Amino acid sequence: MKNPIIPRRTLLRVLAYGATALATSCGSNAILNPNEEEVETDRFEQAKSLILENPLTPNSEKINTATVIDSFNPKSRNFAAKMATGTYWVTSPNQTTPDFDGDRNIGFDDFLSFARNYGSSNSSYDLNGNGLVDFADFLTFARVYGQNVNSVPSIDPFETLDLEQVAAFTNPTVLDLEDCVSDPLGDDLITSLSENGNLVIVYDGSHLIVRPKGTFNGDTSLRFSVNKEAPYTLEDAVEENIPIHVQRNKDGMDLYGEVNDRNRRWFQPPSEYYIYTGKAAAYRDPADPKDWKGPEPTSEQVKWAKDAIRKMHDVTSGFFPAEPNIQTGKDISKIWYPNKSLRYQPNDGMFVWFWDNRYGDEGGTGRYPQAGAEIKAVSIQTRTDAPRRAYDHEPITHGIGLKDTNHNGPFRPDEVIFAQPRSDIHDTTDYGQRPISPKERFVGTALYDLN
Ligand SMILES: [Ca+2]
Ligand SMILES: [Ca+2]
Repeated sequence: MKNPIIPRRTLLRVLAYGATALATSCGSNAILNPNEEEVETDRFEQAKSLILENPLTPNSEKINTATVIDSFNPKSRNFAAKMATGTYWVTSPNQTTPDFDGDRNIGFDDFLSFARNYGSSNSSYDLNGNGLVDFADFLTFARVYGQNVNSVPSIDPFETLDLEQVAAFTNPTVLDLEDCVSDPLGDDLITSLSENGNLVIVYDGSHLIVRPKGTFNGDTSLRFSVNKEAPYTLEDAVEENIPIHVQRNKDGMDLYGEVNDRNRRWFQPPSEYYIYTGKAAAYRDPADPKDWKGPEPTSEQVKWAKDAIRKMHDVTSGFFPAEPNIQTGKDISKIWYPNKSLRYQPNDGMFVWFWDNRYGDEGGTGRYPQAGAEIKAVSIQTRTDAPRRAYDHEPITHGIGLKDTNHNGPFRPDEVIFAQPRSDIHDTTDYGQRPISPKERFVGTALYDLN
């Protein structure tokens, strides 16, 4: 015996569902807007006839079908059905949905256009894809009538993000997260990342830039979540883990251990940078700068000093300002503090520079206060005959809180800006002529990540 195309209970369930929905929705999910309720009876009756009179609608189903269609009419007693709550979930961008007009609700206008296409082979209305807009499609439509339409975005699983501990400070991995997310309906998405104390995360809403924080190495992960912008916000965001592995760099860690001077660093960058361009202190000159007799620094030397201060930004990945407000001049009061036990100790927040030819070496750094880890002021002195590398070495090594390393180990000279600037021991390169190396940035930045 041939089964009816659709069992009767299907239709009954449609009606029952509508009634239940009315009881629970409390009108909070108004589906049709008031304009839609001003239904043209003609259009409705015409659409109803198109369904009922089509031979695709089995005779045995016509009474129930008429009842169901009547429930679509906002003016009908069975208007309950239009209040059907719930969501019609779209799972694929190519899916044929019963929301034919794309207004995100399966409503009365959708019914009218469905009826007009009933019996045709219009694939936009063929919900089960059998080549015909048939009674099975009508039943599908009726079952979801009144529902809102939404979709759940999906996130591709992430492969482990491998970061080399030192290289990541200079060449961070950039992940295009938008490429990993898709949404069948193409809605606007909100993506967000969890915090992770082991990582420094820069995220602009699309691109993720990540590097290890400080000297962290090993395995960790980032929680990545996606939700939709209103009004299609999902109850639960879609989440994925981004596994991250940081490969330890032994050379970098050794260097960090050697030059990290008891975590001594600035807790806030200097608020004032001053380069004293008066006369340099000459051999046997007294302490008071007004009595100094040495040559004034050349404009080129002043420029070297400014360049070196600016490089502090690079070696700490931004802790020091990229455009420091550097003042130059001959204001003795900026470097001379006769009432302090250390006569050249600047006030808190100051970074001062002057030329002092009483030095036996090429230059020197005073960091204040000496007690505790926090540097509050720094003074740099260079000789007027010091090579350019001394200009870089003093602020970039000592000025940011690191110390010299005396190792003769595996580091190439051009990787060791922190080495003593003496050609007979280590570095013969001109710091000013090359960029900060990855290890230098790793060491300087890792120190400032401690904040
Ligand atoms: Ca619609
Ligand atoms: Ca069909």
